[in-house]
Amino acid sequence: MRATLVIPTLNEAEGIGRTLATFRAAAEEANRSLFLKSPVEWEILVVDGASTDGTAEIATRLGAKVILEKRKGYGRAYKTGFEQATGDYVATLDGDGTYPAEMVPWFLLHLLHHQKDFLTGDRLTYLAPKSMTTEHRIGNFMLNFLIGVFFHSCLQGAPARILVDSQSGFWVFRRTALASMRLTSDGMALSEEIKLEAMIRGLKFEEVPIHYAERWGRPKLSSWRDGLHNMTFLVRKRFQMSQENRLARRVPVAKASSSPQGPA
Ligand SMILES: Nc1nc2c(ncn2[C@@H]2O[C@H](COP(=O)(O)OP(=O)(O)OP(=O)(O)O)[C@@H](O)[C@H]2O)c(=O)[nH]1
Ligand SMILES: [Mg+2]
Repeated sequence: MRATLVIPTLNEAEGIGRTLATFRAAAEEANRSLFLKSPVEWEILVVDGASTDGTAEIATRLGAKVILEKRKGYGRAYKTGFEQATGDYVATLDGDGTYPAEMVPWFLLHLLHHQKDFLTGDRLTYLAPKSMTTEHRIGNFMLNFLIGVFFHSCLQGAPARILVDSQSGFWVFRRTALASMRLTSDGMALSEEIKLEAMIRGLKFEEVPIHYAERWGRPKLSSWRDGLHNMTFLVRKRFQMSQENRLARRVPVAKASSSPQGPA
């Protein structure tokens, strides 16, 4: 079995080494236990935005394939990574030591065992007080709430609060899932977009609680700027969805001919 881990990085020299080492140890251990019958061959792609602090060199030294992506943005980096991923399954996390890299193999096992298409880590259910700033928490709360309001009608049968953590960047999914998605964001909004797309396109989706640690190195996200950008993105995405639905409804569907005898 082949899988790809994609990590976007922008000046993450403090965290990338630790992240890769933790992941590698967990993947090797999982191949000796959980995946003994069919070990997972991991491809590691670090999509680097021209870091100037040696991130790419550290990642290369630790066996990752580094892809230089000079175009700005978290979403852009992921889309470039997904285009180059060759595994049947794709996993993602940040290069800053916040996400539990050791849980990636376990997430993959959960995806396979429960026949899901897309799993995302939920950081908020068991969030430790120091792991996230107050601004980030408020931003997350507002975005989750707005997604519930805007997209409730697109997701028939969904509960009022459709996502616990719309901003998590810890995902494991089947690479085939990408074929049905329309990923448009180049920025941080890709995080909510990929989850919305997974749900709207009818993929088997689940949020699974994870632990989340304080980040190593300086944040690249600005709570207010990126939060506002994410909100305007949601409005645009909702508008696009309405247009898509209108166009789909315009395709004429032939009426079934009513035959009194029924089918021959
Ligand atoms: N290639 C690339 N990577 C980026 C870019 N912006 C952010 N990243 C990386 O994407 C990941 C997520 O960015 P973070 O700054 O950690 O954002 P966040 O996780 O929402 O915020 P924190 O809670 O502060 O960690 C990190 O590994 C960043 O280094 C970019 O423009 N290009
Ligand atoms: Mg981060």
